Amino acid sequence: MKVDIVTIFPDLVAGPLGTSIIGRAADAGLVDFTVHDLRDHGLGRHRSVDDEPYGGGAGMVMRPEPLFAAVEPLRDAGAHVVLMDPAGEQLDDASARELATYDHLALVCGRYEGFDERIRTLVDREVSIGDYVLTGGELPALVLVDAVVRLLPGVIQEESHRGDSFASGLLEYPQYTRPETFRDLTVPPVLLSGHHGEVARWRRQEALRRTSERRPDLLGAIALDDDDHAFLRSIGFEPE
Ligand code: JFT
Repeated sequence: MKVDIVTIFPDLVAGPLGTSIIGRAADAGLVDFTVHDLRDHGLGRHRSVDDEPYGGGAGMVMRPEPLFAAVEPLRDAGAHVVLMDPAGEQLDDASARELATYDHLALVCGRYEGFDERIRTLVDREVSIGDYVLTGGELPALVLVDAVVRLLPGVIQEESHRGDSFASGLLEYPQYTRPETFRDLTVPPVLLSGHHGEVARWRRQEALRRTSERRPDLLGAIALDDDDHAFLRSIGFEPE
């Protein structure tokens, strides 16, 4: 997958892309990032990318000319163009999986009070990462990259996807590693028992318990079998 990112803060974006699993995916040639400095298309001696809003009001707005100059060539090269915007559709497991099907993404990051409305004619979709206020689109673009690139074949062991909480529709079961006793906190004996069937049943039930406590909204969206219902009744989540 090719990923172009357009920003006035290329260093802010490039650092994290070279790190950890995403950096390793790039080193392995599974994804190819190019970070574009929007100021290369800025206007005038100050390479300006923003201006005052028509009609008045506080703050500045991203001008269209630099963004068109930066993004049109990426569009013409076949990129699926994504505008990071607080008013976009919220990124979730389904949209991350859909975005992972494109060969070429272009992520457009802005700052200030947002984009001149005409910039929206350049893009295929507008995406937000959630309902909280950030100062610009760079961190959202990095979140999107992290969520999408880990889904590309070969980036992480396909095994790991099985446990993805939003793929199963349940939150993850509790996990433990060594030591068996830490302070006076012990590991549930079933995990030390070597009974793979019992371990799988315990994990399923603990995932159901945790989901019923923390995200009961998720339980309505997945298929539950008779054992699941019996367990949920036993913990008082479902009526007798
Ligand atoms: C914030 C953003 C996302 C996403 C793009 C641009 C300017 C600052 C701002 C904040 C609130 C209202 C402008 C951006 C985001 C998110 C994305 C911009 N700002 N107006 N904030 N929070 N979840 N995606 Cl351009």
